Amino acid sequence: MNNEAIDILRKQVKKAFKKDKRRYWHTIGVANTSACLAMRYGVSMERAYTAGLLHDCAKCLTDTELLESCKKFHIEISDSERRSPYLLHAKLGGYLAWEQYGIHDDEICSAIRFHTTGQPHMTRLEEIIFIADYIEPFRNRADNLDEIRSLVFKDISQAIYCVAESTIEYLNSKNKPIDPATVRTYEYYRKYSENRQDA
Ligand code: DGI
Ligand code: FE
Ligand code: FE
Repeated sequence: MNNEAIDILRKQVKKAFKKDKRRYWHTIGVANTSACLAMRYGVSMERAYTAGLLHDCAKCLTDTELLESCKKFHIEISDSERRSPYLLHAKLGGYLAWEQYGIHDDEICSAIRFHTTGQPHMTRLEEIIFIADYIEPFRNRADNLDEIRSLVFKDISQAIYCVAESTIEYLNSKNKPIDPATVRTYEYYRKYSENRQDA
């Protein structure tokens, strides 16, 4: 890896999260976990680590700031995002990674953009960031974490199906609106996993 470039990014992210140490450690956890999964799945470690470091780079903004920034940068806001503006930290994060952090890499920025909802047929790098965000070592809320942490090293698609299913169950239990992309991710990875089991 280009350790110097990574260290510069790490320091920038640390500064952005200076008021939120936990978010910084979550970010380091996602970057490290992404690098491990990149080793397992033959993806560039440097790109995975970079995407992990920046995935929540827009997370320090409030809902109002997220909405205002998206408007300012002409980023489209869907009905679902208007109802749950925190979802925009992913979309805006992908934009800022390119524009503010100078990461001119479409796949890294797309992995950041889709890290919260996922999308059908993700690239390996996108899949890695989506799942690393859920399983990184400092995460401890979900009760199926041990199962998914082990499963992801055997079958990443199946692990994504489990995460998408748990997220939908969690959102339903809290009566929170579910973004259409989250549903599409769940449907795609469910079918993908089932089809492979039949084969
Ligand atoms: O930013 P993080 O907290 O590290 O993680 P994240 O970007 O995956 O965001 C997690 C939160 O997003 C979690 O509370 C579940 C929520 N979320 C995921 N998919 C959807 C969603 N919230 C809504 N309203 N709709 C979704 O489809
Ligand atoms: Fe996030
Ligand atoms: Fe995160």
